[in-house]
Amino acid sequence: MKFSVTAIAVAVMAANSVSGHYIFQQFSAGGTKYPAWKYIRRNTNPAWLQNGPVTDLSSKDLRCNVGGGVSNGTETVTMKAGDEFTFTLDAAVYHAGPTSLYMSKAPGKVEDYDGSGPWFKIFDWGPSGNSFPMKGSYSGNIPKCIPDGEYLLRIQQLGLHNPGAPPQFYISCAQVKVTNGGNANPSPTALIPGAFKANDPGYTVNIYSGSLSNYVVPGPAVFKC
Ligand SMILES: [Cu+2]
Repeated sequence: MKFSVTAIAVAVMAANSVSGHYIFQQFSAGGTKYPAWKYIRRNTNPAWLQNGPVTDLSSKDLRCNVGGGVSNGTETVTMKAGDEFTFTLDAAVYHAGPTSLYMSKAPGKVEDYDGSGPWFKIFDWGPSGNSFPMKGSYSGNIPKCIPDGEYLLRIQQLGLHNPGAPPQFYISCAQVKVTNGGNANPSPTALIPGAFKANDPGYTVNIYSGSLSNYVVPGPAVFKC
């Protein structure tokens, strides 16, 4: 009897390691929810690691996840500046931490863009009280004033649930062509890697100790039109 209970516990742990974590895999635009990976770059991890995090602050994988420097068949969705979009996960976020939206303009076609240029942040979901919003989908709007062109649209959820261990970045990038935009020059910008520092208080924080009322989400300040 004791043996079979142990066997079940081992089986449950094995199942968890396969289905653990979460990933932003489905993009919605203009009220339409598109199939997973149609407009979002799929990482090149093996299936069992598909929804795992990136933890190396100096890695280019921080831009658009592992292997996300190339389009690899991802399509580009056309949206008007100001339109709403949604990133939906395979499973709701369950590691506490902030979520942010970033954009970076491709010099030409976004399908050819590796994300090595400047990024600006368009939204933060920080803590309210002492808890972070942990949802199954996150929605935002393309800023009305940004120039027409093709962009990587990046979502990042930072798992701060394990103080003392490296925080975990859950990242995906959509490919978006923006029309009906303006002529703003979005700032401040930052490069990735580089935007997130090992000594950033928003990165090193112990979220279980003390108040989060002064918490600042890592990365550049949010750009507003
Ligand atoms: Cu996890």
